Amino acid sequence: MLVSESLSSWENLLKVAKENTSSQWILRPNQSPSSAPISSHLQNLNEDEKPPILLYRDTNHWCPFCERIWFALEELKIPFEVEFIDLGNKPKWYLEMIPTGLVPAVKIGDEIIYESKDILLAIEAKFEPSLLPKDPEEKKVALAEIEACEQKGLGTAGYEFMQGKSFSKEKKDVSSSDFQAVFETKLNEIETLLAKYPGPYFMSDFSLVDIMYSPSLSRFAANLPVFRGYDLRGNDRYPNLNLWFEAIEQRPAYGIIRSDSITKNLVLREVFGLQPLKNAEIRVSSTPEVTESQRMEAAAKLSANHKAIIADIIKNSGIKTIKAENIEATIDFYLRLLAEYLINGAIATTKDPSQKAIGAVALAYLRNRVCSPRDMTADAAIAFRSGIDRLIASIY
Ligand SMILES: N[C@@H](CCC(=O)N[C@@H](CS)C(=O)NCC(=O)O)C(=O)O
Repeated sequence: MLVSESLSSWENLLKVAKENTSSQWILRPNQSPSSAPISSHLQNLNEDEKPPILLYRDTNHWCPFCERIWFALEELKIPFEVEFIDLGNKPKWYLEMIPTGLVPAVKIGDEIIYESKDILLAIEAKFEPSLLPKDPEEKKVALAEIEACEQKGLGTAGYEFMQGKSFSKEKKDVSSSDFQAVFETKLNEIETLLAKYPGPYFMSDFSLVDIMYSPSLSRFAANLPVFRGYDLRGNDRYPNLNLWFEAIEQRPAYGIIRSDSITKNLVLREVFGLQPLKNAEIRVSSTPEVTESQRMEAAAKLSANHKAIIADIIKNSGIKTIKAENIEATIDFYLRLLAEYLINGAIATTKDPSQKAIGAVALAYLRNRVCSPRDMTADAAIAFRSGIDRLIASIY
């Protein structure tokens, strides 16, 4: 017997959690993704006003180039709408509209702009405040760095090192230590660049140069320790880079757009087909400190979207192979336990073996299924996984 009666209803769970989070999202029933974060600044618009920018981006929120645009829009507090493009099945109209067929793209007025660098520069030209240095000489350097960022090859060097092989057929006989050496040369260039101006950023103040570099550097910081045993964070070779990471992480806009390291590692495993090194599973190495607002956001997202989450677990986790009745009700029970735990720390379970099996499968699936920032912010995803770990540990 499930003791669901003793648990709060989804409506109550949502009400309590929502009162305690400022995170903003929409539900998208029967669509993918089933929920999505929205611009933090839509409430700045009058009721009849349309957001000045429409952003076309990937459904999964994995795209590092789209991340650049979102970062800039949140920094500048510009309200925007989003149209999701399924990269596995791009709509014909999108391919006709964007010559490269790639995301991101934006619509500003009647103008369509694509290529993340060009989009950032267009936003810079059309909106206030500026994300470029005021000093004319420094501005020139910043613009040159933005132009050169992609050609410098940091991204290619990092991913070649990560996978131990080249993207180009000509570089067949390169050893893994050579890939490391090339990558380290690129990181040394970053160190020199960061040392050029006072303060932790690439320029004297936070700028578009930081936005250009942040998606790749943050991915390498999360992925290289797990897939290559190579640390960027805490590595004495890169003191300026470490100060830069700390400064970026202090920025509220970054907290909204960033992904957590477990999501980054799960995405890399999926996209590159790599496996973590033997001594480096995809998990947090210690119990993370979780704040009330992180737990409340996680509980609110779970409560608001529980129907789609349960349907997804039933469809994709393999749970239907368990011979039991009331699978859906049992999943619902365990998810409400999770929401209760996130809200008030209460732990409960059932004694029925098949219900325990369903709970364990549902929670284990959900732990790796949650994807930040698509489903919730990185901070909330950390709280969500930590709650799931605590609940799984209580089942047996
Ligand atoms: N240089 C482009 C790169 C954009 C890009 O590679 N986007 C990827 C997603 S991360 C894409 O649209 N992939 C779909 C495809 O290759 O068909 C930019 O900076 O915007």
